[in-house]
Amino acid sequence: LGLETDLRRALERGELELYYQPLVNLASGEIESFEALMRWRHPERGLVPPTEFIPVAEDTGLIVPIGRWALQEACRQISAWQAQFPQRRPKVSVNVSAVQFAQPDLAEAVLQSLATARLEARYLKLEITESVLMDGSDAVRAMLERLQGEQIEFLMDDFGTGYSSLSYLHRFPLDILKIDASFVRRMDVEARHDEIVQAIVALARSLNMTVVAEGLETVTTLARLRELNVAFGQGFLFSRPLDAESAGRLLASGR
Ligand code: G
Ligand code: G
Ligand code: MN
Ligand code: NA
Repeated sequence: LGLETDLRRALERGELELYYQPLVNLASGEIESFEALMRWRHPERGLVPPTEFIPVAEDTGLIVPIGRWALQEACRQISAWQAQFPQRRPKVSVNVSAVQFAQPDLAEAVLQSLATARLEARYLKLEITESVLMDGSDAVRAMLERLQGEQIEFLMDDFGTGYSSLSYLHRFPLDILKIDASFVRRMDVEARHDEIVQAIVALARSLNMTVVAEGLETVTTLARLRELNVAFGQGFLFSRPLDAESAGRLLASGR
């Protein structure tokens, strides 16, 4: 209960921050985009990871204003980096939960965030999980189509961990598939995991989806993913999630 009360005030008090983890083009080694990952700088608890407060935010509905802030802040930051690094033009992906998708004005909020930041829609991507598609109403479909029509790309996050993955992928054509870290992390030591990754890559290819491997931690795995023609990777091998200043330095370093 203390957490909920604190979380309610966290936004007003400016205690929420976005960290940024690069998604790297595995062929060129260049940063293609950053995933925005929320952190809560709690006055007593220190830096609280999202796994400890996002579920509470979802249960209480606080995810709606918090998620709106995240969209605005991510658009503002990426727009600032684009001005600072015009030859890099990084994109940003923002996590959007099912509760946010159930809001009829989500599309408006997304487009508003872009407009305020003067950011072109094609530089924003939204990460959703299967739970969004499981709510699979016509309203969700209409919202997806509207935003995709604006050139916003959608990523299926945590792929392989949910239910009935295949039917959702078939019914909702998303752009990018993120292979869950739990498969990628151990593919260099467990043949079974390598096989699962191969199967997901083949599936993505047949559905015309771009693949991102998350949880990329070793050079062995990097070499294997290149061999499988996986387009993008994200993980501790390249970088942990960084505060905005450090992520800016990474861009400045020319990586
Ligand atoms: O950064 P970390 O790996 O601890 O993030 C854990 C999970 O928290 C992520 O998988 C992500 O789905 C979720 N998360 C992080 N930031 C946000 C956010 O801004 N909005 C929502 N809805 N979820 C987030
Ligand atoms: O749920 P989602 O995939 O949106 O969140 C990504 C989470 O995975 C982040 O919290 C991030 O800290 C974590 N993460 C990112 N890269 C790695 C990695 O290489 N290894 C491990 N173990 N975790 C990672
Ligand atoms: Mn994500
Ligand atoms: Na994930």
